[in-house]
Amino acid sequence: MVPQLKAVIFDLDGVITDTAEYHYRAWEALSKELGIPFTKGFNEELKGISRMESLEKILVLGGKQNDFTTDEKTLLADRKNDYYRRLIETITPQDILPGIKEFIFDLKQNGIKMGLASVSKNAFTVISRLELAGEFDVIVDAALIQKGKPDPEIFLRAAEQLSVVPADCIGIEDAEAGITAIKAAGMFAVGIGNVERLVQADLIYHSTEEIQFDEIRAAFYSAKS
Ligand code: B16
Ligand code: MG
Repeated sequence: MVPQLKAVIFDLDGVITDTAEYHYRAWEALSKELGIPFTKGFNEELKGISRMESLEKILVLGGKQNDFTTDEKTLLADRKNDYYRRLIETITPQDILPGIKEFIFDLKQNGIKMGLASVSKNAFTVISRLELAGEFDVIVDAALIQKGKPDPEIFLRAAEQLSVVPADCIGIEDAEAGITAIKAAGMFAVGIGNVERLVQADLIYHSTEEIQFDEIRAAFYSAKS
């Protein structure tokens, strides 16, 4: 069967809105309290990675991986989440990244289904604050996902819930781990951000502002032919 574009599956943080910045600020605050030097560069490695895995990486960065019990780590992760939740309280529809509303409009006009594949347990809160919840045919519940990105599970789950085969889907991501997950799921990958970091993507835009539905559709079909 020749693939046909039927669905677009979005990452949330860094694609629909800039919550990637809020995750960064929340981890930065916690790292400071723990005396761990945390940089924007290191934060790139946490994009698309679950809360607990992110904490483990930060502790390794600070050489503190053996300093806390499992219960203490849970408290640290909860503290980061409190900081993050305080930051997302102020989100409004104005925080939808440029070009995304127009892209959603084009998808609807062309009868393309929409899915959300965010590993964030706060995804539904964010998408509701952006007033976009009604736009999605499927929002995968991150709590039901066993393996985070770069595992393809969340993208495969979205396709399954949309009743679409992976080859007929496009995934959009800003994180290296996310692009790896999309490719492992057998989907066409659109990357948002730095070309060097997102080399595996089939098509890359520097920012969401540049996204063009017609261009993405043409690239999808030419890759499949
Ligand atoms: P939470 P995505 C990911 O969301 C973020 O990129 C990552 O930085 C974060 O640690 C992860 O969600 C978990 O988020 O702590 O809110 O459950 O990129 O998959 O939309
Ligand atoms: Mg992201």
